[in-house]
Amino acid sequence: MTQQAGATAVAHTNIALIKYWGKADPVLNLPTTSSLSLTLKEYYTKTQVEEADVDSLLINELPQDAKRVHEFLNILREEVQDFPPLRVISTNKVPISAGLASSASSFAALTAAVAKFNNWQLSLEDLSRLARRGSGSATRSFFPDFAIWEKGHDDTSSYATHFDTPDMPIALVVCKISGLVKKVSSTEGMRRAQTSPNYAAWVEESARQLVDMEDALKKADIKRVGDIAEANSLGMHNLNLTAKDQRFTYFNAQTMQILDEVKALRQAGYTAYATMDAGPNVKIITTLNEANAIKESLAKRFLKIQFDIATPGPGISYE
Ligand code: 2P0
Repeated sequence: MTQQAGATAVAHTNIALIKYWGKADPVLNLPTTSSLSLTLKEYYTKTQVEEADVDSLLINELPQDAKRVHEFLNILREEVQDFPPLRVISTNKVPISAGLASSASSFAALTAAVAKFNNWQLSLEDLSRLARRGSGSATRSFFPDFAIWEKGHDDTSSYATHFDTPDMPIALVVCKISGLVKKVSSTEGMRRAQTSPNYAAWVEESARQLVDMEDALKKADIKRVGDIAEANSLGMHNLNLTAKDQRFTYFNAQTMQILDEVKALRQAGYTAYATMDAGPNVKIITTLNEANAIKESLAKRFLKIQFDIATPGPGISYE
């Protein structure tokens, strides 16, 4: 198959409303639960690949350690078809490693760019399955709006698909408490969380929450979507706090203050529900109509925190 001189793909990041937080198989990145996400328009990764002498990685014009990328490219070489060494040039419009899941958009964009470079004719589901080997959350970054990553039971059955819903005015207020590199990687955080005595109960609860979430989304009931997402996220963070092996938390004092504000906003009648990932940042689930008022109200109280509004985003695209 002839290769292109270079290929570029753009993937948007996603925020899980039902979280992936544990691996049934750490080598294949098979998760213990299915997860459901919202793709975001404002945060994305654009990745170009071109032939080189060795696999290398440049992010936002800075050379990076290419070990994880090189290992992932070798998986693609083995699983699909061999191809020459690549220079991977990425522009990341996601704060790296601060719980805004840059690995999701990065590995989705890389998988799509390599497929285009090699002229591989693959479905979005095939791309999703391959991207899973780079990073679990990347499975969900090929699809517009909502995606479900079915946990599956082996390498071929674990990938994401688009989840169709009526249009709804959902939005997120992203509270950027910290852009610093996180202290516990997602992979290590999951390993620890799986030592919590509450883990099996969370896996069961998560399956029930996914069914509820699908129903709430089909009805475009944003308050119920937020309520289920908040409960699911707090359940995930409870696992970190109760891990038998090296318990920890991603929360800091400001995370707790924002969580109190979210409750107060709710009591004041706003649609406002919190979801947190592998970092201290809080994402507030709300409506397009209310997002600006919530942002302004928080910006007045928290002068050092940056607030963004994020909205549903597109699936993978090529340039
Ligand atoms: C998620 N997170 O569902 C969860 C919620 C963070 C918290 O997926 O080990 O970078 O590379 O598969 O995908 C972040 O973890 O982890 C993540 P690996 P990934 O979005």
